[in-house]
Parts: sequence; structure tokens; C-alpha cells
Amino acid sequence: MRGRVSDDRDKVELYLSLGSNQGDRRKNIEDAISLLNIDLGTPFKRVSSLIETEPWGFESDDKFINAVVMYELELPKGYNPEAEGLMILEICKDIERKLGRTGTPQYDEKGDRIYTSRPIDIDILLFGDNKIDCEELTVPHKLMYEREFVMEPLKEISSDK
Ligand code: PH2
Ligand code: MG
Ligand code: MG
Repeated sequence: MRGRVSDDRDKVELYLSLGSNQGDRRKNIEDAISLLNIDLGTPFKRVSSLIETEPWGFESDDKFINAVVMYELELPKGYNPEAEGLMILEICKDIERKLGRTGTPQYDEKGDRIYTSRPIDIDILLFGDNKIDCEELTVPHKLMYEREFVMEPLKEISSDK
């Protein structure tokens, strides 16, 4: 029995970005984390400071509150990263809907995303060392390195220092 749990399971760090620029922004972030704790089946391991940021990539008078949260997931050795990543994505989308996010993503004629204000956005930044590139999900997040509102809180709590 010795070390049974750690022998057949991998610890995987999951970093999520949280952003809100509508409604009670702090409460939206806190509620999202509470729901993630439940749906991911474990309390978060680390959370960054909540920072106020200017909208990036679109114009709005409504500033964001942004944060990054880290979960340490225990997954079976040999787990399928894409399948697991898509399950996590579904959890994030479900919580976004629960907290009042509506509508589907819109794109301009060049195929770039048109951003709009939202009560909550939850994005997967990093999922261990996994690289995922499928229609629904790209990990590491494609634009994270260009976004200060992601990198500043990520650096604050990163294990990779
Ligand atoms: N999210 C975006 C686009 N622009 N700007 C800020 N400041 N914070 C965000 O979370 C954010 C953004 C797309 O998801
Ligand atoms: Mg986003
Ligand atoms: Mg998103």
C-alpha cells in the first residue's frame, strides 16, 4: 500500500486566468473561484492579487479586475491531456454561464476575436507541461505572453521562478 496514491497519480499544476469588467467584479472573481474549487474537486493552491486593468484589445469605459489562480490536480498517470483539458474547459464555460455570461464568441473579417465586456471570463493558461492544440482549445494560451494583465499575476504565483 505504501505510497499508493502518489505512485499511480500525477500532480499537475493548472493555471487559470480570471477577468471581469461587468457587475460586482470582485464578487464575480471570488464566486468563480468558489465554483472552481467545487467543480475541480480541490481547493485552489495559490491565488494572485486582484489587479485593476484597462481593457486590452477593445474599447470600453469599464475596467477589468484580473487575477490568476493555480490548482494542483491529481490525475491518473497516463491521463489524456486533450480529453482532460476539454473537461476543464467545459467546467470553466459552465461557470461563466452560471455567473451570467451570455452570447457566443464573435470574430471580425480577418478571423480575429472581437472582445466585449463580460461578468466573467475564465481561460486556461497552463496545464502542467501539456501542449494542446485542437479546435476548441490551445494550451499554453496563445496570447498569454502578450498580455500584462495575465503575466503580472501569473509571475506573482508561478512555481517556475
Ligand atoms: N480579456 C480579454 C480581452 N481584453 N483586457 C483586460 N484588461 N482583461 C481581460 O481579462 C481581458 C482584456 C479577452 O478575454
Ligand atoms: Mg480571455
Ligand atoms: Mg475566454
